[in-house]
Amino acid sequence: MTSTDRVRIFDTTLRDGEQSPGIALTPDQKVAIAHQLARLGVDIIEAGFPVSSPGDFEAVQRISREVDGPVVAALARANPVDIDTAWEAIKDAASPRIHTFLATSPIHMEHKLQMSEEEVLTAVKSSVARAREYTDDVEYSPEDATRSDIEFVIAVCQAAVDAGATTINIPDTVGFATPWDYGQMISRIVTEVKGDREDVFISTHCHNDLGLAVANSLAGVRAGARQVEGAINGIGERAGNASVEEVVMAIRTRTEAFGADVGVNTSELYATSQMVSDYTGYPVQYNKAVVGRNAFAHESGIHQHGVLRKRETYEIMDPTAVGFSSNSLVIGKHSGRAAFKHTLARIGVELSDSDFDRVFNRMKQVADQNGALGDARIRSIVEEVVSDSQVMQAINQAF
Ligand SMILES: [Mn+2]
Repeated sequence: MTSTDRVRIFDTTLRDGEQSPGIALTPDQKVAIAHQLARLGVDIIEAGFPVSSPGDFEAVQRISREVDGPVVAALARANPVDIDTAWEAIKDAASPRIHTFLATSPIHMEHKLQMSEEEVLTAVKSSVARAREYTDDVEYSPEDATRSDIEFVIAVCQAAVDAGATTINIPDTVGFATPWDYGQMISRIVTEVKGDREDVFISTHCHNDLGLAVANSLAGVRAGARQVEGAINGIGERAGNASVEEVVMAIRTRTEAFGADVGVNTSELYATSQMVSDYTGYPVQYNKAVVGRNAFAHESGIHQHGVLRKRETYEIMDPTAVGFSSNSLVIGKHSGRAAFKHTLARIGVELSDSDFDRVFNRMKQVADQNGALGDARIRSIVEEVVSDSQVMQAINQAF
């Protein structure tokens, strides 16, 4: 795999993710998550937005000093104070990146920024140049790019590259894009701004308002983007960001479809998801792809039977590859005899054929009322049924 076939994972759990309503991580928690992200092997950690609060500054500074491995990025608006403050926070990192942004859409320029196109161009050039005086790793994002005039986005991104930007990130800030138009936009940026410059990376940053964040990001990769921004568990503003674990496993599972791979230790995905969920208080939905507790669970008898014969009959990923234990059979009303026998053997219960039939029938009755059954409940069913049968045997023998 050459460097151009490798998609960089830029994790913004600690910046965009933390902007989710109701999440406020302490600096200690952010440092712990950053260490875990380093174990996961993401390429870039966006550690925060240092000018936004003293706590954010402290967390970014500590991550820069204490966490080895990934590039550490800090966010800055396109003004000197933000850029100087971002640099102060990340200057001790082994690989520091300043990420500056300024909106390019008419609605943001007119109503939020009150700036003309000329003023935006000038501010981007001077901000990128100022950031480049501190570090040779500078990222620029035209905020709300997907609702901007594409010709203007290309002009601003070209100005940013000419001023020294090494990554151009195209945010679908409001989650408005579809895979088709986002892929087309990335394709034009790759062709017209990056050209054949090996030192410039084009990046995706997609939001999930229409449930398309991961699909849009992957369309961007197909069109030549070689950095994807996302957050663990898909947290972030409103409906969230592209979910890192989904992007990573989509590219890893379908490498041939993308002509590219990721450099992530996927076996750390589940642990990372659990840590982020614990610290943020945001639960992971049961049926969440890759890291939800049912992502590799099988309750129906036909599926269980297939998986027991050959796992690949109903699983496209190996659960252990993302850090799940390999046992994924759920015993419930839909379960079949093969899975139930397998589960009994796993918990150390051996039964005669007639006892097995009785226990199996009782399990179905209990599961009909109670849903999925854990190991302890299964043991108690065995005890209830088998002790009955021993009483019956004793009675039969007595007569
Ligand atoms: Mn965002």
